[in-house]
Parts: sequence; C-alpha cells; structure tokens
Amino acid sequence: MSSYIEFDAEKVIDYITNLGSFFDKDATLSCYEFGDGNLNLVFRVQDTQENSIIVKQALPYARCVGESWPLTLDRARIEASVLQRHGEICPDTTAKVLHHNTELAVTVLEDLGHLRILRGELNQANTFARLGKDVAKYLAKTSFYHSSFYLTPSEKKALVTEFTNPELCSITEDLFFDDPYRDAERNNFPAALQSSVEILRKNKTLLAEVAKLKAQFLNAPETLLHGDVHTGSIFVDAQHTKLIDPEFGFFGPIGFDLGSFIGNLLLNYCAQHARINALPKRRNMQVYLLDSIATTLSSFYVTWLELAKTQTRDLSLQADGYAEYFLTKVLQDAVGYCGCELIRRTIGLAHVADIDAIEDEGARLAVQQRALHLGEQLIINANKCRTTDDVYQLIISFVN
Ligand code: SR1
Ligand code: MG
Repeated sequence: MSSYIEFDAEKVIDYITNLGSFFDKDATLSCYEFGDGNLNLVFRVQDTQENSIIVKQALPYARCVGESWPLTLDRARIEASVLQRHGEICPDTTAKVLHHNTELAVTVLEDLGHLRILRGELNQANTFARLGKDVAKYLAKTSFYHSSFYLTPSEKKALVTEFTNPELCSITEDLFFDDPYRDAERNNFPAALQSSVEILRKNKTLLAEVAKLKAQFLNAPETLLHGDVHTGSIFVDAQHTKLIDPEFGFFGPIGFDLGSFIGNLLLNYCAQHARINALPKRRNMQVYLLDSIATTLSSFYVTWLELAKTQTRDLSLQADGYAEYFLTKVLQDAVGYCGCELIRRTIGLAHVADIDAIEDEGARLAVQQRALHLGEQLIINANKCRTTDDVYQLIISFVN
C-alpha cells in the first residue's frame, strides 16, 4: 500500500526534522509553499541562520488544472534520477539533489533562491553572458554520455526502461504535436488570432513536418533528455546557470531539448517587439538573444563533435563522417522542435509570460502572429539546414 500523503508546511517541517540531515538538531525551522509551476508543490524550509533547502512534492494530479487531471507520482522519481545522472556529468549546471523519497514523491534540493529564474530576467531585459555556452555544454555533454556513442547497447536499453515516462511524454505528445493543429479544448488563444491559426492548420507541408517530428519524438530513444528546457527551468546569475525540473525526462531525440531552449529564446525575441517605447532596450535584447542562440548552436556542435571524436566507445559509430552526419540530423530536429515550441506556447495550453504579460492587446496579438509565423517557417525549412550557420541564417531570415 502506498504511504503517500500530501504535504503542507507543517508536515514538511516534521519530515525534514525526522530526517535530521540538513539543519542543527535544535534549529527553529520555518517553511512556506511558493510553487508557481504547472504541476507540483514547492516548499522552502529555513532556519534562523540563513540555511535553507527546497522540498518539492509531486501531486497525484496536475496542479494547474486540478484533480480532474490525474498524473503519475512517478514523475518525482524520474526528475530526481535525471538530476542525479545529469549532475554527475555537469555538476555546475544541474540543481543538486540532497534526498529523494519515491513513495512520498518528495525530493529535497539545494536552494537556488540566490539565483533568478531566467524567464523573469529576460522579461526585465537582463542579460547573462554565459547562458548560451553553459546550456550548450550541459545539453551536449548529458546527451552524448547517454547516447549509443558512449553507452553499450545493454546499458542503454536498461536506462531506456528505467526512464520510461509515458504519462508525461503523453502530455508533450498532445501539447506539442496535436492540440495546436486542431480544435482542442485545451487550446488557448484570442479570437483575433483565429485566422492565423487556420492558415497554419491548412498548411499541409507543415502538418507533414510536424508528423515527422512527432514520430521522431515517439520512436528515437537517442538520449536521456531533460524534456522541458524552457526559460522557467533555468536559474541564473552572472556566474551561474542551473537547470531544474526534468520531470519530463525520458530517452528521446537529442534535438528536442536544444530546440526547446532556442524556441524559448525566440519567444522572448518576438515579445521584445512589443517594447515600442524602448527601442534601444529592445535592440539590445534582440541582439543578445540572437548572439546567445548562435553561441548555443556552435558550442553545442563543437562540444558534441569533440566528445564524439575522443570518447565514442561504439566501434562502428567511430567511422569517419558518421558523427557529422548524425549531428546534421540533430540540428534539423532541433530547428523543427524549436518551431513547435513557438507554436504551442502561443496557441496551446501552456503559454509563456513573455507574451501573456504584454498589456496592450494589439501589441500582444502582433507578437503572437510573429511567433506563429516564425514557428511555421522554422518547421517547414528545418531540413534545408546542414550546419549551425545554416540554422542561424534561417532564424535571422524569419525573425524580423
Ligand atoms: C500540464 S503541463 C504544461 C506544460 O508545463 C510543463 O512545464 C511542460 O512544458 C508542459 O508542456
Ligand atoms: Mg516544470
């Protein structure tokens, strides 16, 4: 029988006190819940000496919808395990797991409260020089070391089973690849966007490319993905970049995380167009976002290729030219998933504050149209890209 109980602040303090590992025995602890994500409870526990930890608990349903949308607690196990595995490879860019209890779906994490969530920072026009390089290295290293280039076939198959995450994958399958392209109850967009949405839905080339991307998502266990690399899943300051929240983690196509990240930078780029009264700030931000995208692409490519040349353990995959061939497909996938992220965050269930917080209705609509058009063009042109520079040029040609 499951011993799951839903935590409140009092229960969290009891639980942490009983563990006895994080604070002095006689410390006076306080706790509050501050989660604002779509799915979970998030508590901060602190003593009077400025020591603190984060306690995250999965609810048996999606928090943003309520008990009518039941959701597996197993996502807490997946999240803690992905953080641990990615943390072994990239300790500096992964939030640290201090404790995990699968039955309670509870994970204790280092408190990153001294850092800021990237999405909020970009919305305030703050920039972070290391962002592109840090995220690219995290994505390249974690994806390489969980790929068939490095793992033996039996190691990889065992991990694919361990990280099978059907319920969370099903959310992505629906929200990324299905809902935006048909009348679905969960979609969310203003009536004024209807004609743009209809144009999208009539584009047969687009629908065929989205089908390929979905098939790849369903059928290509290339690596252990984070599964939800948006700018709300990244803590930053001038010296740090830390990824959190990989509860959507599973073995999927390498380009998915890369594309999701770039898609979120481009959503912010589109939203910057609403800053009509602050042109220099807008230009600064847009230049910064494009620079970060270029750095992410080139750093990802160079890091991955270097690992492939020096660390590949599979003999056949060491063949001359194979890594380059493989990476070209990863880049094309990334461009496609990037386009899907732009579209689903504009008309699907889960939006981004970058766009939703634009107060002027007309300006917001214009940004939404930009995001949809950019997403569509990236998806239908993705397969023309051979190099990171091709990807960058493709983005540049449709952002303005
Ligand atoms: C019901 S979950 C909606 C979205 O939030 C998560 O962060 C994922 O991006 C998911 O698609
Ligand atoms: Mg999340």
